[in-house]
Amino acid sequence: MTFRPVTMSHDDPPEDGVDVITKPVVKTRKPPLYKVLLLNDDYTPMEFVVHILERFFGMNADAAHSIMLTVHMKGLAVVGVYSREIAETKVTQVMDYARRNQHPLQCTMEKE
Ligand code: TYC
Repeated sequence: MTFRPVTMSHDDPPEDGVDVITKPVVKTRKPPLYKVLLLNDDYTPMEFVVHILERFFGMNADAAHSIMLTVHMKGLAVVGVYSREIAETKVTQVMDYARRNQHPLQCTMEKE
């Protein structure tokens, strides 16, 4: 099977009997994901952190307790991975809630 141009301008080079078929290269890029991190401190009560993890990150009591202890022992932990908008919302919700309850708990996000 041969492929020939449908139209040809006078600027095109003369036909030399070689047809080149090009395939369009469509590149898509997945949007980046963001890790939401909870940071340890010396003052926020453990039960409050467990409550945060249940309320804003949908964890059951066992998972929340386990992650809270990880933060307590290691200094920080990833508590979820989300799109930028969702991660920003989680960080804002946690920071507002901690502040309203007068705890110094810190929550941040970073690109994966
Ligand atoms: N270190 C705190 C305490 O001993 C508990 C704690 C855990 C605080 C996790 C913050 O993200 C945190 N009361």
